[in-house]
Parts: sequence; C-alpha cells; structure tokens
Amino acid sequence: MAPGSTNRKIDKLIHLLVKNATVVVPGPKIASEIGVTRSTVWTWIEKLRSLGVEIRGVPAAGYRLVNIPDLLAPSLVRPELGEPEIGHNILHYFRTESTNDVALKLAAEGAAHGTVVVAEEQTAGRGRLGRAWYSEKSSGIYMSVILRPPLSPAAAPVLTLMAGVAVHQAITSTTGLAVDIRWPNDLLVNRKKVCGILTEMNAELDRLHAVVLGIGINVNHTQMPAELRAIASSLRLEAHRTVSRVQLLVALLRELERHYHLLLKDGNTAITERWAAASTFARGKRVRVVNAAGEMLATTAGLDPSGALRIRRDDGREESLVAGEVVEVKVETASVQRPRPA
Ligand code: BT5
Repeated sequence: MAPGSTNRKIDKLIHLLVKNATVVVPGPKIASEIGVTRSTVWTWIEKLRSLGVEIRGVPAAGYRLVNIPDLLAPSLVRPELGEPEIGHNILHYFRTESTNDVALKLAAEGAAHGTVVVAEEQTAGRGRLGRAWYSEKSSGIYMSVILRPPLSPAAAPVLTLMAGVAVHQAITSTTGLAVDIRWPNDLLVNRKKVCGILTEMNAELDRLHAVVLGIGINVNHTQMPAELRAIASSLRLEAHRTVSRVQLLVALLRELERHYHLLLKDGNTAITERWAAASTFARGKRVRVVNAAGEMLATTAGLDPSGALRIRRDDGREESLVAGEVVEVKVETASVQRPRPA
C-alpha cells in the first residue's frame, strides 16, 4: 500500500455498508468481517461522516447507511470498469498534498501503466508554472493517471489534448452541459473553467518513461472562492443540480481508456480532430496569446498534428504555439452613434 493512501479495510467498510444499505449492520459484525476492533470501526465511521457520508447509528443495533456515499472509493469505482488498463489499480487518499506528486513518486518507483491516484482533498494542488489548484474537500475530482506510452517525449502535448477530449466527453455524457475546451487544456462551461489538466513526465531524450496526467474537476462546489469566481465554476453551479462524482470518475476513466487506445492505433490526428470538433478555440477565435515571448493579439487557425495551436497574427504571419495560453478576446461590436441628419 502506498504511504498515506486509504487503508483497504476502510474501503471494505464502505463496500460492506453499501452492500447492506437498507439494513442495520451490527458493529461487532462489521469489526469481525473486516478484521479490526469495534473502536476502529467507530473511528472510521466518524471519518466517513466528516466527509459527508450519512451513516445512522442505531443504539445497541449497529450502523445503517442512509445514502449511497459519493466517495471516490475504489470499491465503488473499480467494479464499474471491467478489465481496463487505466484504472486497473486505484489508490485512494482522503487527503494528500497533490495527487501528481504521489503519482510521480510511484512512477519513479516503478508503478504500472494505468495506475490511478485519486483524492478527496488536496492541500497543495498544483497548476502549471507553480500556480495553485483550489481543491475543496469532497467537492471535486482530483486525480492523476500514470501512463507508460510507447511514444517519444514529443507525444506529451497530444497526450494532454487526449485527456482534454476524454474529460469533455465524460462531463458531456454525465451532465448534458455544453462544454468547451480552451487550448491547451482548460475545460469551460459558460466560459468559466471547471477543469484543469497538468501533464508531467519522466523522460529521456528519446523515450517517455512515464507520463502523469493530473486532472482536477470542480464538481459539487456550491460556490467558488471570491478570487476565482469571475473565471471559475463547478458543474453543480452550472447544471443547478448535484453531480455524482463516482459516476463522473467512472465515465472519465472509460473515456481515457478509449481515447488512449485510439491515439495508439490511429495516431495524433485521431485526437487533434476530435479536439478541434469539441473546441470553439480551434479556429477563427480572436485571442490574446500569453507566452514566454510576451503577449499579442491573434486569431486561431487550427491545430497541427503535434498538438500545437496555429495562430494568425495581425500582421498576417502564422505561427505554431507549443506552450503558453490563450484568452478569448471579446470582439466589440461597433456602436458608433451617427449624427442625425439636420
Ligand atoms: C491547471 O493549471 O489548470 C492544471 C490544474 C491541474 C489540477 C490537478 S488536480 C489533480 C492533480 N494534482 C495536482 O496537484 N494537480 C493536478 P493552470 O492552467 O496553470 O491553471 C491554474 C489557474 O487556474 C490558477 O492560477 C487559478 O487562476 C485557476 N484555478 C485555481 N484553482 C482552480 C479551480 N479549482 N477551478 C478553476 N480554476 C482554478
């Protein structure tokens, strides 16, 4: 077991409560089935309650689950997946600093392709360039996937786009919301960011040893912190209903599996074409480009097969963006008041 990850026995407890959801399960029975003391059962029940799982204690009788918990527990997710590569092994944390840090460490120690690390809360969730990722407890999905693709490091950008397309599909099918993708990989609903992706890798010049795809989705946040409110939202805020994190995670792992195999079988364009079909940013979008070279205004002109974004600068020159970000620029409709004829 990876240090700090959820004890498999807590996972068993969750499974036991779910399996017997309509009945009261006696404490001693739980304790003996999962092989811990009754006081440990009590401590774990308290822990689950603190994460919002409704468990009723019936004096002298035992415990009864009131609602199926929306915890990202492997025992609830794994059986929905069949025999996948991605998600064959899921490590769950109640709280960790960053699932990408855990996954990078596991990858360096030899963890298998398809290993997934997921957390209910991150205390130091990271974005790109050292930025922070707000990771509220039990509200979002904070997940990292370890991939060992038979590809060169040049494939990293297209793997990031692949993750974006998979999240796009998963959110669309689970919520019915209209989702947009902003290059390279922000998922937007009503122009607000609901998901970010951080790809990190461990590579030599010609070989990718491991890629860690870190995905953060705002699912059931009832409000965003003041400093993010103008640019960020959650699926619940946009859909006006709660969304099952378990269902969304299952859909996401299935879509990652599907798109990863599409990429290996059909090559980059299988991904870039799907990305372009899902994103209003692919073509003809007026944007401000922000990268190491500075800022400029441009219009987007498609993706090239490596995953770079083509842009047409205002002086007519075209170039490919491989790093940096773009921000939509609202095109002002001229509202010049004409003087009335005398
Ligand atoms: C990202 O960075 O969008 C990548 C975020 C990846 C998070 C996942 S969670 C699982 C895994 N473990 C980690 O530690 N990280 C990954 P970037 O494009 O640099 O965007 C960061 C910016 O988004 C911040 O500077 C804020 O402006 C904004 N932001 C921060 N938290 C947000 C949130 N929860 N929702 C929307 N926007 C947020």
